[in-house]
Amino acid sequence: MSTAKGFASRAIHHAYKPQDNEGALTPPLHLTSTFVFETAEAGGEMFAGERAGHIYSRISNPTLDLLERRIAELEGAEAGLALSSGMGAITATLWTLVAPGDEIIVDETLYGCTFAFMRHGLTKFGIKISHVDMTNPENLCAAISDKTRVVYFETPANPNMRLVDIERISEISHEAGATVVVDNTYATPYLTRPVEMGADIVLHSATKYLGGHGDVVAGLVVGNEEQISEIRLVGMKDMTGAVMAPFNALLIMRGLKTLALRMDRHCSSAQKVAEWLEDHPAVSKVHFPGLESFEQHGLATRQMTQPGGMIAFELEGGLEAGTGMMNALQMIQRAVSLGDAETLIQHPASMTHSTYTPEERAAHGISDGLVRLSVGLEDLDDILDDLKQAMPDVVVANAA
Ligand code: 7XF
Repeated sequence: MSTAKGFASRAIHHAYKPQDNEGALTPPLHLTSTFVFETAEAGGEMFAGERAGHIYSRISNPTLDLLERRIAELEGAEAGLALSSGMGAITATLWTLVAPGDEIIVDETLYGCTFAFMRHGLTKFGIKISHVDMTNPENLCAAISDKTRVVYFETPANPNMRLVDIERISEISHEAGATVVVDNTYATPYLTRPVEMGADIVLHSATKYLGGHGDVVAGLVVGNEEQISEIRLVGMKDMTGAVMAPFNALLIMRGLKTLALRMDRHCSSAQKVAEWLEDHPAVSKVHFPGLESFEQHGLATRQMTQPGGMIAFELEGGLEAGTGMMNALQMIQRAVSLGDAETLIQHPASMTHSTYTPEERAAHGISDGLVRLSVGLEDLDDILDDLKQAMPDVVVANAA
């Protein structure tokens, strides 16, 4: 085992020894669907859970196994599980945890497909979904009951950057016997480690910062050994089949090697972009945890080591001004997803959160004028210059 202890060193070395793998610096790709049993009896014992080993790649695979160990290590959890997408991670986890008659309490704001899965998917199977404004943990105290099986939230939340106090929400949830599930996609374990703050299960769209290069769709879950084994054997193996392809595991491990470096740059550039936006006359509101004007700046400072690379903002001219600005951009790309090297911009109401009805968006704090920016790794001046030339008043000045 490597003696390296820091986050970046563990992201690069954890659980892999080249000398056990022909000296290969990069872990091997186990491109196999199935595994050979030494004897018929050995196969039967593996199926019975009496003998360790790989059986079939919808259950486990050595390449995925390494990624699972690494993400568990970085999140400070006992075990990890790799799945085909963030939605695969979310659905496999919740199908495992809940049964008809149970309740899931969720924060007001969730990523669009997570919201759709809960509100329009799980409710069809007799599971109750209750929304609570978790920015004030006391609201959870009032709502939680012995029917509450899971308490679920994102922090920061997609797309409006609400933060949830992981430690306090975990205390309240555990007193009521509920399992706390946190979507840590926006923060990554480099900025926030929810398990260390009391959360039970942490999941990711690894498509985003963990992969980091916009070339793979993937999901990860971490928790204790027992929970992860159950999600593997029930939610992943039997209920969704949402297993990660081995090649994708290599891409995520490649991304993890530079996660610390990339996050430092995403965060420092986003801080400067957010400050610039806040001072711009065409901008009416900026939601960014690193701004002193951010309502939950204190919680951000306590819970996150840095403010992240995501910004949400609104223009004085609302949706029309936002669309015009997006169309005027030249280097910044109009695309959903986030956490890539490229700076990406999108409009939640018509894109990532179009799974909400207009009434639901209004009730859940997603305004029609909100624009979401994922600050990338380009030179900061180029990001600022592109935004500057695209802002409404600047476009008018240029045209004159
Ligand atoms: O299944 P995916 O890997 O796309 O992950 C789903 C997912 C889960 N949690 C959060 C906080 C997410 O942001 C996502 C995916 N969000 C993308 C976005 O907001 O741009 C999806 C593009 S529609």
